[in-house]
Amino acid sequence: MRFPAEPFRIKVVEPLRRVSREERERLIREAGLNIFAVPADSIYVDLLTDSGTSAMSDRQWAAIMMGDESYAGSRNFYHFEAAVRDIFGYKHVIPTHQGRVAENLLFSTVLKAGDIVPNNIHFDTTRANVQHQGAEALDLVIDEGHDPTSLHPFKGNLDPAKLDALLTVERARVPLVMLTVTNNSGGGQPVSLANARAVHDVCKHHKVPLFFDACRFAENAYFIQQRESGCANKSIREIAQEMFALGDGCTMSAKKDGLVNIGGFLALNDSEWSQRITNLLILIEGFPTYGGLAGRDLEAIAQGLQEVLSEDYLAFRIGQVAHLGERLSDGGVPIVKPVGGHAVYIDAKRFLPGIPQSEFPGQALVVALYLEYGIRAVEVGSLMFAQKDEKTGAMVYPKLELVRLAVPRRVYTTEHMRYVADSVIELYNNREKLRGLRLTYEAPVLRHFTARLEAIAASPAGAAR
Ligand code: P70
Repeated sequence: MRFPAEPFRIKVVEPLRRVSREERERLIREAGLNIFAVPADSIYVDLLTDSGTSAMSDRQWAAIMMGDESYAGSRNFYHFEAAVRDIFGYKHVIPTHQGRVAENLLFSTVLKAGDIVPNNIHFDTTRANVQHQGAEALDLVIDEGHDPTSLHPFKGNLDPAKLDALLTVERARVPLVMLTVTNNSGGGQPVSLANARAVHDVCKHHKVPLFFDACRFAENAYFIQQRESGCANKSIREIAQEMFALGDGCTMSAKKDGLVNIGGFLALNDSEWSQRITNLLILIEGFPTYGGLAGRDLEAIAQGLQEVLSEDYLAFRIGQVAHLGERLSDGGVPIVKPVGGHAVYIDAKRFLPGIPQSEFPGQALVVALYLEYGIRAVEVGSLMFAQKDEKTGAMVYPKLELVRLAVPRRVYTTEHMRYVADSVIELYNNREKLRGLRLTYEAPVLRHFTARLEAIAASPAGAAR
């Protein structure tokens, strides 16, 4: 597969440390087999997340030097506000220090216990913030979105018929509908403009506001440009503007498509909601012209939002991730297809069919990738999402058991991707050596961040499990 080479050259380098297998074995044991607890400088290629891990450009670093750290009315805020309004088009722009605060401000203002929030698939922080209000986070992605082998070009689409059926019965319990672009939990899959329009129409019919979770909006727009009929001649900016015009607001983690290391925002049209949210913002985050950020951070976001719209950048970005996926697939590794925008997702159910979801096959794979190759991936499966059914007490496991190789933006070269692909393929060829895991500690919410686990001993003489 051909894809454009890096559309940048390297001006500053950050050395990577290679640690011995013995040291990695000690570190992962001390971490309770939780990759979040391994010190980052003992990792060779860190694909834990694409969030906050981007390399900033020379222009963004220059923007940092232009910080105006006035408590109120910093000029950086006005630049930031103009950049956000230009792309997203919403009236009120509220800066936050990251995406989950935007979610928390929105949900704690508009949700009450017993409400329902439909989404294509909620990501972990969104789900947790909805549930924190006593509301239900409902996933209404199209059926193909749950099938790792379906080649549907817009597997992130929300099923408008399912949404309409829900709203026909439960309108009173649904204060807003969310649409996550791209759909992270479903494999970084895009949502089409046609689908956003269909969801908008259903929302309009039932008079429910539509909010986007816009973290990876530019990657989503690039897929639309490449795949959706009638969109090939539109610019990324135009596609984004067209999509967001269908909504009433958005939450955003600028740590993704803002190309910065920290930052986020909430943008919306409703003045009454905005006023209540701003009052809460002042209580917990900061004054409305900085949120939880420094002036310089706002300037870096304003610049990042311009750079992320570049088609050269996006062709390389999406191409590099696709290239990693293609190498893995050629090596026989089962992955979610088509490859998403920010990450390649390994299908752990097919990688380790002998380990049941109750024994965390995805996490077993994550641990082995670090131990053998110094690569950090993240589990997006039963450790992250399995939950006890309140009524029956039984564990409910997610349909997808994935391991995500998230590629930071502008950070690793394609040679790093080759190393990762070769390593995962080698591990796949040795997969029968992997064992299931059990939990020894779990927190009540978002347990994957702090859980501790241990390996389940091999069954005697390889007895069938
Ligand atoms: C990720 C990170 C964050 C996120 C997101 C969507 C669709 C909101 C947020 C919250 C989280 C993560 C997961 C595993 C390891 C490290 C980090 N996603 N909506 O990597 O944004 O983090 O700024 O509060 O994907 O996918 P924020």
